[in-house]
Amino acid sequence: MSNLPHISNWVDGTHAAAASDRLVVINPADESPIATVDATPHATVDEIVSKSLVTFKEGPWSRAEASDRFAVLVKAASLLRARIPEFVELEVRQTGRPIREMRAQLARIPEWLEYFAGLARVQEGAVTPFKGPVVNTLVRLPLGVVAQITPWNHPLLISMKKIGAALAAGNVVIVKPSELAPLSILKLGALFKEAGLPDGTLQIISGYGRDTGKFLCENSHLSKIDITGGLATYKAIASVASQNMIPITAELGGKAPVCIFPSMDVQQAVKASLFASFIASGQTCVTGSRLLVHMEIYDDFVNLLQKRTKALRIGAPTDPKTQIGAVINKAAVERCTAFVSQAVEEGGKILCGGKAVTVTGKGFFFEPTIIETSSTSHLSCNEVFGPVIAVIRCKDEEEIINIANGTSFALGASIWTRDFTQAHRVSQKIDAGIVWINGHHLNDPSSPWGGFKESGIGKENGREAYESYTRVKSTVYNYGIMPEWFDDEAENARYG
Ligand code: TXE
Repeated sequence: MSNLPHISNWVDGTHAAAASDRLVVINPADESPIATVDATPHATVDEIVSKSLVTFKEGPWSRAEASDRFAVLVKAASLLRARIPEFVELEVRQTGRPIREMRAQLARIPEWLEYFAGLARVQEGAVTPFKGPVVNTLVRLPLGVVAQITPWNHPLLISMKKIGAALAAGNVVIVKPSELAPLSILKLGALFKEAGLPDGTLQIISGYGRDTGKFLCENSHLSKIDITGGLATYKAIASVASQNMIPITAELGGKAPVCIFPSMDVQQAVKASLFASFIASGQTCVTGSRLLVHMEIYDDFVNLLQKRTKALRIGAPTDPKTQIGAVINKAAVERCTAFVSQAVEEGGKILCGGKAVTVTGKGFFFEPTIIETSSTSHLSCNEVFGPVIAVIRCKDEEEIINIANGTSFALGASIWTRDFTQAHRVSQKIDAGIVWINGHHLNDPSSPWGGFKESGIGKENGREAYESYTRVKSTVYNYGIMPEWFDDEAENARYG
């Protein structure tokens, strides 16, 4: 253990002295330890928040010109673009996701910095209508010190969505990455420093959620908490944050339906489903985890789906030919196994997959699994966060819509049809934050991302995300003569 590299917190523009408590980051593909990171204790967390508060109050970032923030973020984007291979390697090792997925994902991440830099640069205030000789100018100001609690499934992508928006708006940011995959995030500090970000503006602290994350979110000096994670985590954070009047953006779980209509070519429908369901071994919030297939094409669809799913190549994530990598840890394997068992107990039929496998004799892998089941089964209604997918035979459009809307989640949904009118009609009836028509997983920095119901509150991406990192201030100017209010003869003494 002592021979492992240690990556300590990034605080005030440098890697801080290592904490005495550390945690080990494991490669899920072979269970080998990769590095240790700090398990940041309570006192250190509070100290970092206090320092960050001073940095926010004194600047320079919070007071920097928009053009300066733009320049730093665009430079950071170009530095990141030049170092993608290095970051891909880290992401693959700490998440167990296939290198082909991480190459594709990371190649786009600099766009998030460029987009939010652009928003900061073109941000304009407003002048609102007012009665009388009065002008109200609205300006957007940064919030203060914001905490970002990020997950392990897309470590860099999700962190960068949040960091980009918050920095562009002029905030001081404290990121607490997942204890399961913090390494790439801890490396970002030096990159932003090189781009010209003032010291102390981006603080990156590692540790367990139940300790470091909790300590951070309990601090009453924060101005916002932005979390991507589980519902239980959100509830734990929200109960304390509400006492401190700290707003939260939350990106939580999902049970995305993939709605397949008969006008869809079966080959295309199966291709779509494989993509929707098995990217990241099903460990994304928008995994197409319920395939709702119209009965007219159901049998053909299922036959081909079985064949193609069985042919997916599970393997070492570092092998460019690997299509399905590891799941994040042993608990994920156990959760997948439990979902399969319960689905079978409830009468579900395993069409393919269904069990844990290993590639080198070690590591956490689970076969891509398809289970034919009812729309009300445990599998159909609860998030697995793994490659265990429900397929449901549906009798008509109405039933597909009802099932699609029938869970406590409402994050993503896709509709597959060649009938344009049907696509429009169904999309209007589906209750989800993101509806894709003949697509799935499509993401862009400008496209708001976030769910309804138990899937979350607020948005990542787009103007919504940027604005959620700002507060609006009205400055009301009277350019007339103030009337005498205490004059009995005066009429309309007040015009505002
Ligand atoms: O998330 P956790 P886990 C969902 C998905 C998954 C479930 C659990 O449903 O099955 O969450 O996954 C930090 N105070 N998603 O266990 O525990 C933690 O350290 C403050 C959806 O991995 O919620 C990590 O940084 N922070 C998803 C982050 O919260 C706390 C991505 C997420 O961890 C904390 C991941 C606390 N009390 C999971 N407890 C998506 N939307 O993509 C934990 N954390």
